[in-house]
Amino acid sequence: MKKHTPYSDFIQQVPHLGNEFEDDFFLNDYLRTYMPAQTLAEIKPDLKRFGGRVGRDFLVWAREAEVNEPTLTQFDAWGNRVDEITLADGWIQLERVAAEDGLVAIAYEREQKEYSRLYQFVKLYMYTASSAIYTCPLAMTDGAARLIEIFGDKFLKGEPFDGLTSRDPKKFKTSGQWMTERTGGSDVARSMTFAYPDGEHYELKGHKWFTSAITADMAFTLASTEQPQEGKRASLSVFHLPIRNPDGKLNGIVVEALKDKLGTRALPTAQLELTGAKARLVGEKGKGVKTISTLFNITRIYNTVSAISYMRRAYALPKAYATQREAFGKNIGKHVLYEKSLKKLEITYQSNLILGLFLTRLLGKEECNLASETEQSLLRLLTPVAKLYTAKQAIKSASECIEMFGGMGYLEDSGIPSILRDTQTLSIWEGTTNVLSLDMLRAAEKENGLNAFAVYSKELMKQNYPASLTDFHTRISIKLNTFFGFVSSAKSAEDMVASSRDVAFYLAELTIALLWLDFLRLHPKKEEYTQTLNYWLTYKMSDASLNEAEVLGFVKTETIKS
Ligand code: MFK
Repeated sequence: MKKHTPYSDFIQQVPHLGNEFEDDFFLNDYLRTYMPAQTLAEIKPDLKRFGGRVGRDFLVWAREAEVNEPTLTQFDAWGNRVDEITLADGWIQLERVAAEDGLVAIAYEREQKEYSRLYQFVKLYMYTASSAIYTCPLAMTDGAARLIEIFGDKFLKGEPFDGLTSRDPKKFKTSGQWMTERTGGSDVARSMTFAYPDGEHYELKGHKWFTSAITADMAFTLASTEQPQEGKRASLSVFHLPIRNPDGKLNGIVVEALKDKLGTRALPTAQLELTGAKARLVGEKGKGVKTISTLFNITRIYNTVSAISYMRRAYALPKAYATQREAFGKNIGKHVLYEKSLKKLEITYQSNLILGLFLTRLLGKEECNLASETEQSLLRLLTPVAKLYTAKQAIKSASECIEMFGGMGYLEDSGIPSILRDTQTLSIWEGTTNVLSLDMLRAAEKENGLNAFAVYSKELMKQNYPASLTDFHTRISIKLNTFFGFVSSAKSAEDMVASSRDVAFYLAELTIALLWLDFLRLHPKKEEYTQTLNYWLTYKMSDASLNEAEVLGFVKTETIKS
């Protein structure tokens, strides 16, 4: 009789990440192309060390934080209101390394000058998918530091700024950004928080429906100094408030509840009542939305880079699995369809990374006063575009990643489902896809964004390209004509609004194509990436989104009207 192999003893090897810096060949090629060799040589040991930790201790802490969700204790045994939030140790460790590794500080030390943002965001790109999204408090902290740099008074530029940008875990402070209310998520002007003068400062009364990171040290929030008037939009201002008073008690804040969310479960998102929180005005009174946009434009770049971090993870995990799992007589990575799925995930993360890192280069230049007017307008235009585009791509990649693990990917204790849950928030918080499409229009029209894109793309297309890239150059020229032809064909402001989302997707993909062309022009081993650009132009840039705009754009507006 035939002897059976004891399959019942089989245990699947767990797929492990390697060094997320060394293993990311494209990231290395990118940095060699766009960062001065001396700067790269200086930061490389740090990136290598950090990349080695991402798949080890960070991941263990993230998992621990994910399964031990924050809890809120509202009263002590004697009936005193305490509103204490208990956090997992993993979450606290992730904050500690964020401080020690300068995940915010690097941007403000500016030791790498205009490349400081690129350096910082490369670390954040490796960190996010292993951080249970501790990146959220970091994003708001960074945005707050930038807000202080631009609008802060002497007080804010002192201890608060030093705390937000410190590398010392004992001194490091985080900030929240409170905008969302019951009345307004996207439309923040419907705010019902009021600021009452109190000596030199204000007392805030109102309600905040979603406040990420109530465990922060401070927050920047919107409130109105005027009572609502029929038919008039509230004129909002930005206020800074410490979360706690010097005696450790909450500063006129009652924590009503912690939110029960689909994902980002380690993050303590709270619902608050402000019962007279002491706060100081930041920037010009009545210019609150404009002022706080400095903060949320930074968090939108964090959102972009975080989305790409998850895309990379959604590729790196099944890639590790490819050599460990066997089916139908060979490793699954040797099956052509698995290999093709991996290739698509690879192209997705690399193409999105080329867009995300471009933004960080522009931001770095802007903050060192080296960006031209065109570059500043381009940064403004591409910030909402990249945010909305990358968020959607991350969700798709996360879903594909789960499937590539089969049933294992669907098991909570594999740690894989949280990738899908967490990416789902990226297209919601910091502005939904529709709201950001409108922001793209605002930037395109009001802040010279479209013109800047025209100037920039022209400049790029004028460079010298080797014969091997001529075909790509021609195809991208045609896409540029299609794009500018489409946007100039809009007959009314309503047409622009109706097609803005489709235009935003096309613009993201067109920018990526341009950036690939630039990368190939500069990179010595072009042949390694030509297949990628070919795929991008043939498959991703099929003009489908603009066709959709033509077919559906106006029908949708009619549907709403009826
Ligand atoms: C891991 C990644 C990081 C994640 C961190 C997550 C933390 C979550 C914490 C949250 O707070 S989530 C909630 C986030 N909420 C939003 O992002 C709000 C989304 N809604 C919008 O963005 C709306 O477009 C907006 C509230 C800005 C609309 O408000 P208004 O008052 O109707 O805007 P309006 O009147 O068009 O613009 C007012 C001014 O702001 C104008 O300038 P001027 O006063 O000079 O004319 C605009 O040009 C300017 N402005 C608006 N958006 C801007 C901007 N300026 C620069 N950049 C922008 N993005």
